[in-house]
Amino acid sequence: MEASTRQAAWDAAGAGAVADVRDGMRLGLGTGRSAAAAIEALAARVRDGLRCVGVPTSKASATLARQRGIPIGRPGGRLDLAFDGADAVTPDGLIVKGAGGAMVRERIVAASADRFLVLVDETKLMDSLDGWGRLPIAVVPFAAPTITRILGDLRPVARPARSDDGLVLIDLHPETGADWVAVAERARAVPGVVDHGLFRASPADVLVGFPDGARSMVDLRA
Ligand code: A5P
Repeated sequence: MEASTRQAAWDAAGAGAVADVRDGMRLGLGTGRSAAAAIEALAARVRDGLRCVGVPTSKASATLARQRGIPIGRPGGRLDLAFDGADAVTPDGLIVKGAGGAMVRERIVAASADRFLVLVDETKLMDSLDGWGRLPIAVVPFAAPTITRILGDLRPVARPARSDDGLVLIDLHPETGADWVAVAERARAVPGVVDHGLFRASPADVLVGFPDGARSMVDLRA
């Protein structure tokens, strides 16, 4: 898919994500290109007079939201809605996130929200997570060498850049056909692993952007 077509798809998903936002809502602002499109769409509504507060999941999203005039709130309270991107989504709602390294904050924010919307273009829809092939984990720097040894069979590859919280980001590469839930649980059980990038969402909350608009994964199946 061409870059301009993908951007149009992200823009459509972003517009769909904020279409029902009402005055006074507290919103979780995700990280990445799809989330940035939603932040831009939200900013347009703020310019039109919408009052809301955004809780960003990364420094990058905080900077974008601030630049666009969206009031920034602190984490802690309940959120009415959170929106975020994803790297891969399967028909049963398994999701891999974290290519941008923000999955620790992303899960905290998603868990605080009454509704968590996942924004993707159709390239992210996959029959199996094998089609994506990597599961990121965020680990305490002191533990990184030990974790790399313990999870060695999952072919761990550390990224050069750390997360916004100073955590080391390591991509695991489960073998084809692996049980990704089991892999994620095993990884999280290792001391020093803060979180992984495997999430779940109801297919009704997965918003797929197309250049001509956004549809939920459920509508796509109908
Ligand atoms: C950030 O850590 C990620 O979880 C992103 O939400 C995910 O990688 C999707 O990003 P894009 O929308 O840029 O593809």
